[in-house]
Amino acid sequence: MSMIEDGVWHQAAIGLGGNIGDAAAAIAEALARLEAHPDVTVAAVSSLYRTPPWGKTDQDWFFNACAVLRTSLEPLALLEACLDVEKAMKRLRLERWGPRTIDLDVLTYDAIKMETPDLTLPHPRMTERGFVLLPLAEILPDHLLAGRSIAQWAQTADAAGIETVDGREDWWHDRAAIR
Ligand code: A4P
Ligand code: MG
Repeated sequence: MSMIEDGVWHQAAIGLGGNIGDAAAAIAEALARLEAHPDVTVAAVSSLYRTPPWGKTDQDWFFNACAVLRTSLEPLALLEACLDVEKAMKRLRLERWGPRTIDLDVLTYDAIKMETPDLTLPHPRMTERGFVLLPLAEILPDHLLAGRSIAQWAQTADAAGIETVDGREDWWHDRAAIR
């Protein structure tokens, strides 16, 4: 049985990142596309960050940001909406910027824990990643992950090299290539 009631708005956090082409504009465009979805509202957006590559380190630095959404979509439908944004942007930008301009990860959805082949919540690697925790702590500091608040996780995260490049609350409005 679904835990999610019809017509109720839920709170989800997403992480956005990119390191090909104008990744800041790509993040802004992805947010504008989500905002245009009838079942999604962008409630808060973190500052825009510049971050050293995590994991596979022989690649360009990333731009990263996080957003808090309100949505009536269930978790899998929200993931699909995010993947649709990725696909639409990869298609549009394929020739100009290459295939990986933008990645969207669903980080949290209410306090739901789930593990399916398509979707794991909370995002399994988020507590290891400064490029997720620093921006998310700005907009969702009190949310609990494994008994610690996001603010606490962010305090012990590896912040080496991570810098804020645009701290305006609405930075994404004038960086998006589409409206
Ligand atoms: N999937 C399962 N759970 C989730 C979730 N919570 N959110 C599945 C999103 N997707 C989830 O994702 C592959 C599949 O994971 C999805 O189709 C979905 O069904 P993907 O984004 O296409 O794969 P990927 O990005 O190539 O791999 P992965 O492991 O998701 O990479 P990450 O974790 O996204 O990391 N360094 C910096 N500084 N900044 C970055 O943004 N990003 C990455 C990519 C590496 N290093 C980085 C950054
Ligand atoms: Mg990903």
